Amino acid sequence: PPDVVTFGETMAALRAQGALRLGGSLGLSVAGAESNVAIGLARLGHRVRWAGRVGADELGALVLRTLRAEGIDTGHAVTDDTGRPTGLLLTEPRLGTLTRVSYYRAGSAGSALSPADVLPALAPGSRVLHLTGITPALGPSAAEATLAAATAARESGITVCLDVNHRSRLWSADRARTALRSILAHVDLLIASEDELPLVLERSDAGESEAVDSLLSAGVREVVVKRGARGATSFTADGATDRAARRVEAVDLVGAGDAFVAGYLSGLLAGADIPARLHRAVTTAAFAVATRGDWEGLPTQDELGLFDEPDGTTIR
Ligand code: KDG
Repeated sequence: PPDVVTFGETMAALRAQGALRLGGSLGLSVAGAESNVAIGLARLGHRVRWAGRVGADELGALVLRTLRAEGIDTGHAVTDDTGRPTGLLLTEPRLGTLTRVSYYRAGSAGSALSPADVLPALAPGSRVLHLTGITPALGPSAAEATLAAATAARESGITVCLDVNHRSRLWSADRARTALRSILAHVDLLIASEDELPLVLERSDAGESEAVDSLLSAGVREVVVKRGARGATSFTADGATDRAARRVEAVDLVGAGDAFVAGYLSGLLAGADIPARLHRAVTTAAFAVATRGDWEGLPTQDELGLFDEPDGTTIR
């Protein structure tokens, strides 16, 4: 069985070199928060299965081919046969590391994901189910799929990880709160950036420690708060563990959160303690920040140590 099962919408990604309205050339790749995590984990040597729906089109073939090339099991991915296309996103770097994203995903194959698409992908013996708050934002059947998978995984003793990943272009904070709070009852490991924590609480004005306490007493075993360049903190019933970020020259921040999750889950799967999991998470996130693309620069197992080499090293 795979160590980790994940699912969500993976789209074709067109990356501009400057402002989109000026035209020019675009680079074609793929993007999706869950598949970014899957790629990060596969590169670190873990067995990963990705499920999702793609269109019966060339971009759907690109998505599946890319994930297979990264060693991900796509055997449960579904190709939509009703004419829905693969979703698309466009990115344009506007100012330093500030990037603007445009979605062309309404009515996409990926947003039509259903419980029947994902439940068969949950294999007995898998250790982690990784979900993000993007999937329930895609539509009612995708929201049902997320809740059904979280429920089934928790019942079979699979650790359920949820990264809040709020996308305000897809839904309002109130809709997100309602959907995420119903999933939360089945979540073991919750990952959120500082500004996302209020989205999973009944009261959105709670401070961080009050927020974490209420999550831990609601049955979440661990809450990991991402603080960008200021690092991250893991909270459990035993207390808090802080970790600083690694210092890198930031080139492209998109995908850093997914890289962090891949590193964290990799540490968890390897049986590492919380400080070592956080160390791996900030290391994989630093690779994502220091390289272009959502997932292209993620490290393999033997590249993890590169950050400890002196600046300017040439490996020959
Ligand atoms: O986390 C990076 C993702 O935002 C990107 O890959 C695209 O999944 C995506 C989304 O929905 O924004």
